[in-house]
Amino acid sequence: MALFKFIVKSPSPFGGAGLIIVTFGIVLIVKGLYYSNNHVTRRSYGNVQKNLSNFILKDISDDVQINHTSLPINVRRHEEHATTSFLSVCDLDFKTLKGREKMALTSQSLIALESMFPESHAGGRFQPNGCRSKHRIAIIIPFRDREIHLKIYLSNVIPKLRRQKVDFTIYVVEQAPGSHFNRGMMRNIGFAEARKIADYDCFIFNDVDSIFEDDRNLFQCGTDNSVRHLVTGVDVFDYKLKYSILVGGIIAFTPEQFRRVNGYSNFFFDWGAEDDDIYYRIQRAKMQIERPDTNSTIGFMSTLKHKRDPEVKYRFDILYSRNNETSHKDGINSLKYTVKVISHKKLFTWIYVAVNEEEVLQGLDAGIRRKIAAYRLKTKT
Ligand code: UD2
Ligand code: MN
Repeated sequence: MALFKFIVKSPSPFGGAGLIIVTFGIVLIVKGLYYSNNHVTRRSYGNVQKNLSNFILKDISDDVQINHTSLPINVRRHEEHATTSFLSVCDLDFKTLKGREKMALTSQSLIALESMFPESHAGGRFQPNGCRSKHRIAIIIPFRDREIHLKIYLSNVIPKLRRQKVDFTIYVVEQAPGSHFNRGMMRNIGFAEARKIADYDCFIFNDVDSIFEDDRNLFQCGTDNSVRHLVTGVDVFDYKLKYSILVGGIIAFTPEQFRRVNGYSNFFFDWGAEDDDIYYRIQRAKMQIERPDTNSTIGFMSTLKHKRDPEVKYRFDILYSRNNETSHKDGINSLKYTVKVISHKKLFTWIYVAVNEEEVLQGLDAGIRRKIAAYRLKTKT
């Protein structure tokens, strides 16, 4: 109001020029607001939007009915085969792929994204058109409070995977409040829950902020002894890997490989080391890491910016306290959690879970547990 009066009362001879400057200013403000709502720059968002579960429940269409979840998996596989066996196996024509693309930072509402991908089936399953994919893939995304990242992820990744003609289903595993974030547990829970829903040949763990750039980087698992890490370079590390044993971002395991390493450790609450830990698990299980060709840019990955969580205090104590080898009793075989919601949305299956941090940490060496407890008490975190 005050601004308006100023414009009206502005005395000449500066009135004309003042009006132009103010109008220009208003245009800039309006443009800025438009961009902050619709376009996201790499630096403009941090750990935004609390209560993400509310957002998922609001900004999205209702559940899609899945009518056969009570059937045992082998019966479902058989039924599935009966409905698709007349189709020939997909033959990927590399000419239809686009190669390396820049990540688009446009953030759309989930409802808008749903209408962009009408071909999705219940729970975020996508099947290739007119052919049968040899593999069925579950993509597991550990998740909490990264709403914008999820939207950017879906809009960038789905079209690339459609071009790869893979049969994939996206699982978003969200950790409910009440415990520190645990990336490893969310991935383990995604594995355990997705297996109850369908018989997948390959599990790809993909962080919500990690977007593969090149559609020639095929979403598939390695063979028997090779766990496939789909990343050879990360934008923020000058398109290199920060260190050679890095297996973060996007990694693919067959169910058998994941079982052999007993999944991720459940002990890492907050940021860091759960990925280094699984590297050592892979090594101990005498498996290798395979990656896309390091002489090309095919394995390059873009990341989204965010504030980093507090580091897991004493993570190296946990990581290196393995003289008496604990991974065989810490992982998918010791996983405890409570499912609050499983909901088959159009673009993904949403699994909302609670974990009891104190109970999980009971499995840790008593000395480290005491150190962590003292640290939490001191820092009130
Ligand atoms: C690195 C690794 C990542 C992971 C982490 C160590 C790469 C490229 N990435 O990423 O794989 O091992 O270090 O823990 O090496 N998340 C949420 N909400 C949160 C926190 C995390 O949804 O509040 C999820 C989300 O999917 C995120 C992922 O966990 O992308 C990894 O966490 P991060 O992005 O905080 O870790 P970052 O970028 O350091
Ligand atoms: Mn990240």
